[in-house]
Amino acid sequence: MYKVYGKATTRAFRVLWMLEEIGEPYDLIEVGPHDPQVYAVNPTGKVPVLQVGEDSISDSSAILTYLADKHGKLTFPAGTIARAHQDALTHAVLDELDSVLWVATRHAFILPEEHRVPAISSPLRWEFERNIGHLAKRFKGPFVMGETMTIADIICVHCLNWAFGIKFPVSDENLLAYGTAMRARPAFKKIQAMREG
Ligand SMILES: N[C@@H](CCC(=O)N[C@@H](CS)C(=O)NCC(=O)O)C(=O)O
Repeated sequence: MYKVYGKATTRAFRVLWMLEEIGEPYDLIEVGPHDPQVYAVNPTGKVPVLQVGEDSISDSSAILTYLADKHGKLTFPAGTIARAHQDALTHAVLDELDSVLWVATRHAFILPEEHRVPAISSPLRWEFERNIGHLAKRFKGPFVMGETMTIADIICVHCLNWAFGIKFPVSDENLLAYGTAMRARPAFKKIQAMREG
């Protein structure tokens, strides 16, 4: 059985949501970053980590890609043009949303106080809003790539939620409606309940 290291309050949410969507059983080792149990499977101490037998995979997007390919769910087949678009969109969301949110979050409350630069919040908000505009242009509906839900949706919706959490602006009507619909999915709700519980 898969073992997931991390908490639903972290990017482990993406992995847990994916596993629920595809109906694969897992054990959750509910530990935060830098726990000794995490270092035992990932030298950086970061979460999430997926343990598969004797092997461990780090980085949420790599884990989602592995699960999607292995189980043939939430992905277009490797080597297709649709898959290239899916990968491009996934990387764009990581570059343009995740990275901006991550820098903002680190400077708000993760870095040691002496290394935080509060003034960085304003340019990052501006950049995030611009990048949401890029995503809105690529969004097809009802899922980000059109009729098929893919792992790009999991990363995308996680980033939209993260943005609400740190009060970064998302005003595009289509993306707001999309976020609402995705949050109503039973698999999402199960992990959200875990996150809040
Ligand atoms: N690119 C990685 C980022 C992993 C990451 O930074 N995770 C955070 C929790 S969401 C963490 O472990 N932070 C501790 C640290 O940065 O040292 C992914 O998508 O999984």
